[in-house]
Amino acid sequence: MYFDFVDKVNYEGPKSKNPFAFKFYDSERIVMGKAMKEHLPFAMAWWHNLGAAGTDMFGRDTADKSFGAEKATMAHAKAKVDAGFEFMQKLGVEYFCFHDVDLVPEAEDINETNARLDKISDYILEKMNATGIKCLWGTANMFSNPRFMNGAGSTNSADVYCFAAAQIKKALDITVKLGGKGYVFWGGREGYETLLNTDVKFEQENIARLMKMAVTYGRSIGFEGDFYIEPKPKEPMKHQYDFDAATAIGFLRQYGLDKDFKMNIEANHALLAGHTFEHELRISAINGMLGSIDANQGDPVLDWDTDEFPFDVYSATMCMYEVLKAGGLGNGGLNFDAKNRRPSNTAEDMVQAFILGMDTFALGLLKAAAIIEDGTLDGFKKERYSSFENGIGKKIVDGETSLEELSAYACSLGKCTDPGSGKQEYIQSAINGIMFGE
Ligand code: XUL
Ligand code: CO
Repeated sequence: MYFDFVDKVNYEGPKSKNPFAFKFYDSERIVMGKAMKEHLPFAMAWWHNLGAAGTDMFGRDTADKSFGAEKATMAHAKAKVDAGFEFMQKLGVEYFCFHDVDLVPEAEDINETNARLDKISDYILEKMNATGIKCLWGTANMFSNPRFMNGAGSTNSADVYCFAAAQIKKALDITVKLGGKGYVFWGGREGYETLLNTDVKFEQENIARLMKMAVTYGRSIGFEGDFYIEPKPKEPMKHQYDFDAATAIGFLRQYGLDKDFKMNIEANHALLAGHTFEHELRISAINGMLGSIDANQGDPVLDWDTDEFPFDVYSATMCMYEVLKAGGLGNGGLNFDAKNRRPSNTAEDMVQAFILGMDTFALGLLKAAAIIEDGTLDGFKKERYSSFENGIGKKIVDGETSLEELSAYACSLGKCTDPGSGKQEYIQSAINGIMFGE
């Protein structure tokens, strides 16, 4: 027992002062016909929660994540499983996400790493069967090992490319073994530092070839879930190919991967791309590619990938509005790709970070549902485009007109009418009423 200071984190309501209780996340509460926990399939990120201990560019670990075992051993890998499952059970988190090397220490020889993965995944499977906790998605870490310094799918070296393929194959094996519903490609090193030494076209084609082989292999071993690209514009590379959702969707279409792939949208990555979180979600959704979500928060003051636990209820509301409008997340979930701040270095802080994140998204869900039920926003949007519902507007939408006809129409009017106010402040004020009114 690593978290013996808390038994089960329960819902106690907004007035509760219990630091180990939910104030808003009430898992069985029905919202728009579905239980909260169905709307919000929360997942624990193995790497942050069980791995990140506070090391940054300027200082060492501040938190103890040894879980009573010597680090970089299989005993430690097992202790992480024990701690992780205890943590998820106590919080009622039903899913986890992992990279291959989050589960076991990477060996010099890939054959040994694979043997370790076989062993730990047996143990994880036992725990899953005992608790009902499930795997949301798996992935291969193709950015930490120095061999990937020039990229994985985008590397200049055919040998390195094969090592990337080997890691993907094994990560897919483990994902399927654990019943994972998704498989993520985050291209941390898939990009470039300078165009002066880079064949962009060749690198992108090679990434697509690797993804195609992953789809073929995954389907051949019974993977029925979704493949995801997780867009991010930069960091660690100066320019990453999967810059944002629109770029990644274009790439997938260009290489015929769009039937098997969707987006895994991370809030902090959206910010780095100069977008809002909801922009990235909307672009994915309208292209039928809203897959899963890395539910964290960035910091516009720092402009790094700070991976904070979500606290911004407005942002969570706009996120859940997009999710509800899209009809839910399908195979996806809300993965807390987030870590405690470096000075929040206790086991208590770990639990409270998840309480914060889960409560923030519960509030986001409740407020998004209220915005939809209120109807002001959707009603105004419909009204705003109503000139396309009949007359010349309808002809445009139905594709039954021509540039000549439209020109003749405009000339017959002579002067254009006012297109109407966008009413932004009115809508924002209405949303404030929903956020804070009773
Ligand atoms: C990095 C990041 C990754 C992906 C999975 O910024 O978000 O942890 O989520 O590789
Ligand atoms: Co992420």
